[in-house]
Amino acid sequence: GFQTPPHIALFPSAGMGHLTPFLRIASMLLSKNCMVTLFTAHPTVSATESTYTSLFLSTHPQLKHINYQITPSHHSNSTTDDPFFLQFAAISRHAHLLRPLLSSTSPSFSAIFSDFSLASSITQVAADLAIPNYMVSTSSVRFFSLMAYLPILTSEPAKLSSSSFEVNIPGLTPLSISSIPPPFFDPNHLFTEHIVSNAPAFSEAKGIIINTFDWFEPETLAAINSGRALSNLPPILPIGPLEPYELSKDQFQSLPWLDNQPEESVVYVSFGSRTAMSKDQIRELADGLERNGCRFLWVIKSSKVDKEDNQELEDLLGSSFLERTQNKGIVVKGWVNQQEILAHPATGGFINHCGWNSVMEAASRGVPLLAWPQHGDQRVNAEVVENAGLGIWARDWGWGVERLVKGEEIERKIGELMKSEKLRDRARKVGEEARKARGTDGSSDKVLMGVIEVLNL
Ligand code: BUP
Repeated sequence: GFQTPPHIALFPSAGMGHLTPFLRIASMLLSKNCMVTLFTAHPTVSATESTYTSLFLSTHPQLKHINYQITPSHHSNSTTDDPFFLQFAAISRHAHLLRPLLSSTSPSFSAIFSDFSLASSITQVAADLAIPNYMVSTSSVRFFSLMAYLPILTSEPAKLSSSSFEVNIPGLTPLSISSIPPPFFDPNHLFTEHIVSNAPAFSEAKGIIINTFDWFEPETLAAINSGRALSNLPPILPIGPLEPYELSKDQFQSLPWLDNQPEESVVYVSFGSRTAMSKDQIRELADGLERNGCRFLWVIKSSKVDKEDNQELEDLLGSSFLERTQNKGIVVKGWVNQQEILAHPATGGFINHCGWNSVMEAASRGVPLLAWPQHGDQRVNAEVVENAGLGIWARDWGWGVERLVKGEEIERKIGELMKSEKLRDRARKVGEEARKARGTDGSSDKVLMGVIEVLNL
């Protein structure tokens, strides 16, 4: 018989790493005939966030959009000046604005999908309005489990000390202490405080939607979903790799250079939307690429927030590097269409920080990774990448700022990345499994259809 489709409210948090999965989820839900309303906080931290939202709206006219105004926190907290962390807190502080917006929208909402970093504030609003709330975690299941357990770790300092060897979450394989994000050792750090205060609300959600797939993180998923680990959590719902939606070509710098390169010959180098490397490290990386002699496409960022990135390439690299390597590679500044670069037949390897969206994009395309985590969840993610066989990880390179990684070391690792047939075959296998998971009747497709079905009841 006739049914009105479910109406889902989407609440992303700050930064492209958080917005991207929500836009992809929106597109997937629309294609499965759901009604979707996207809530965005204005102003955004980066210019790219607003550009992507407008572009998405123009290509998805069925989407409803509510843009609500917030007062950003301009002043740095004593423990961090990271504008994205400050924005997480600012969005949470404005949760009271959402109640009237949610209750007055028609048709009424069947569910909320909200970013985990807004968990406690949205959970309260959702409960008051009796709307089921699903949480979306934008990282690996492995890192999600660490966040969920963080309140216990910080309340018993013996369990989380930088002098111990590993961190144990009962029922899961231990995490190496060197993978724990440094702010977690400081309970007063804004990032730590924010996660500790949101984690208790994780268990109030109807489910935790994660951009991953069964085959990629089988043990962690099975341990949590069987109740052997973190038994207070609702089901984890792996629906990834999220399907990238079509991005209009003329919005990006076009890269005809790539079209003229041999198959699987190019190393794509990018550290995501919010990692700026030091000038010294940029020079060493240039040295590593040049020594190795590989073809490369390198996207450089020299500032955390795109609006402030105005250093010239010549200043960063020296003009002679650009001249010497002009037949080998290209260096670009500004935003590129990463999903298209990873899908390009010429791309043969990816040097990346292991931001989770990038990892899932590489997995979908079967592109092997050289993991070079910089901060946050990225070392835990690198562990997952290594275990799944999607890439190699130079563990001893430390966190981004920990030490200067020399050109010779980089040269060697690029060799491992690009020359190993075994790695390439394994990455290809990951790509096949990823496509299977989200294809019709694949594990991730079934999970998403299951969620929609429940909302239809
Ligand atoms: Br940079 C860049 N083009 O030039 P991650 C990124 N992206 O399409 P992050 C581009 O942004 P967090 C560019 O494909 C991915 O979907 C990329 O998310 C896209 O890392 C997204 O990989 C970046 O998760 O976020 O930006 O560091 O710190 O939250 O993980």
